[in-house]
Formats: sequence, C-alpha cells, structure tokens
Amino acid sequence: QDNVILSRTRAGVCTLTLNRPDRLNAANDDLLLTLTAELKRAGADAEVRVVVITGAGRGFCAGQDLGDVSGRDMTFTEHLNATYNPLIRTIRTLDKPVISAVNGVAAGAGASLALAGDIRLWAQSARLIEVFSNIALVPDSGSTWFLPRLVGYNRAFELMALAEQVGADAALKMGLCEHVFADDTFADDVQAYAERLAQRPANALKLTKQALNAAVTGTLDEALDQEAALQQLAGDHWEHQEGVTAFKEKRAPNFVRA
Ligand code: T3D
Repeated sequence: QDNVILSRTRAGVCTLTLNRPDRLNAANDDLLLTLTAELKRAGADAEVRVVVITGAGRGFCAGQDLGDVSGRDMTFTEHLNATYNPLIRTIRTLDKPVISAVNGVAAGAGASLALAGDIRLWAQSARLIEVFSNIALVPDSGSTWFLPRLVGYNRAFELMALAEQVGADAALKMGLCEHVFADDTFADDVQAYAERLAQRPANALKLTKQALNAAVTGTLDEALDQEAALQQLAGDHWEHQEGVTAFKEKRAPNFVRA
C-alpha cells in the first residue's frame, strides 16, 4: 500500500501531502495518525522551519472516509479524541508555522484542516464545504471554533446548516484564506511563499504563534501579560540582535544560521 502521507523537505520547508487521491484524500485512521506523527517529527527536525499540508490529486481532503465508519469499535467521541483532535491540537501548538495549502475540495473535517493552518493558501479551484449536516453530523475538528471567528456566528451557522460551498474568491473575501494562486502554478507558488516564511526569525515566529493563540481565547489583560513575558524570550534571543544590527548596518537580516 502507498504511503498515506508523503513527506519532503526542501529549503527548510517540509511538505506533507495527504495521499489518497482516488478518495479525494478522505481521512482514515492511518492518515490521521501518520499526519500527526509527521507534524511532530517536522516540529523536532532542526532542518524544518515551515510545514505545508496539502493534498495529492484534485482534492485537499474530503473529511472522514465514510467507508471506514461502520463497524468501528470506537464511539464518535472516542474517535475524535483519538484522531482528529490530537491532529488539530498539534497544528495549533507546533513551534513552527503551518501552512494549509488547499489545492482542491476541503469538506467536513477536511474543511477544519484547511482552516487550522497559521497561513491558508488556496488554489483557484479550491472550495470549502462544511459538509457535516449533509450526513446529519455536527461540525468537528475545530470548525465550530475557527469559522465563527472568521465570518461571525450567523454566516458560520448558515454555511454549516446548508452545507454551502465557498469558492476561492469568496473565501478570500471572507477571510478563510490569505492568498489564492493559479491552479497550474499552485505547488510552486506555495513553495516560494513557504521559503519566504522560512527566512523569517524562527524563534520570534514561534513566540508570536504562542501569543496569538493565547490572545484569541483570553482577555486583553492576559494578552498584555503574555506579550510582556514572551517579549523577554524574544529579546534575549540572537535573532533580535541580528535584526537590530542589520537595521543599523542598513542591510537585510540573516535569520537562518548555517
Ligand atoms: O469520528 C468520526 O468519524 C466523525 C468525524 C467526522 C468528520 C467528517 O469529516 S464528517 C464528513 C465526511 N465527509 C463527507 O461527508 C464528504 C463526502 N463527499 C462529498 O460530499 C463529495 O465527495 C465532495 C463534495 C467532497 C466532492 O464532490 P465531487 O463531486 O467533487 O467528488 P465525488 O465524485 O463525490 O468523489 C470522488 C470520489 O471520492 C468518489 O469515489 P468514486 O465514486 O470515484 O469511487 C467518492 O465516493 C470518494 N469520496 C469523496 N468523499 C469521500 C469519498 N469516499 C469516502 N469518504 C469520503 N468522505
């Protein structure tokens, strides 16, 4: 059997490709557990500065593989806690930026995965469907948390209740993605974007991600305290010295140490 997740690292960018193209990369347990393990491995690999999650073929991820549900020896709750939830938590707590590179349709938990990245890059033909209500399930894998923060409660409810499809142009307007790239250059455009991100100060981005993740759930008071604590960790790091020195010397900073 082919690997359900393909992994390749180039120029500091680790690309993890969901690889069940004949099923639009619908997720089985092997795919979910392997993706989570690969994310952790990339997190621990000093060579990796940015992680990209994308899909093989014409889909990004069609959510749970519906062929795998009946006969399963876990409840829904147990299954989510064993597979999808650790994956989403790993993305959000990874010390490195994670890019959701949405090459095609993202449905159900695949839509959640598309929303979970720190940066979301879409191909022109990508689309997102909160498809859960079509099979009378509740949006999971973080969709109920991500979507209302992006589009507000009412638009989120409508998208979930009607399982309406959102195309790339609408997604850009609604804030579901940061950039849309042409289909035929998508992989190259994503790699170029990721390499640009990989040149940025890794320690500062790690702390920024930590601060933002805490801030979106906390109060202003907590965010101010958190910023003050994390700023010390950033300010004590060599990256900060390099940034200031480069500014004074009127040159570009080099945040990637050989
Ligand atoms: O713990 C738990 O289990 C709960 C967790 C739930 C998380 C979830 O994600 S629930 C939601 C599950 N996903 C879906 O319900 C989506 C089902 N798929 C679709 O609605 C459509 O396929 C799409 C809208 C995603 C794409 O439509 P389209 O027309 O572009 O493609 P297609 O022809 O429907 O699909 C292509 C093939 O992929 C097809 O197989 P075939 O006929 O060529 O042999 C189709 O059956 C297969 N496929 C697509 N999605 C899934 C799938 N096979 C298994 N599971 C899928 N989710």
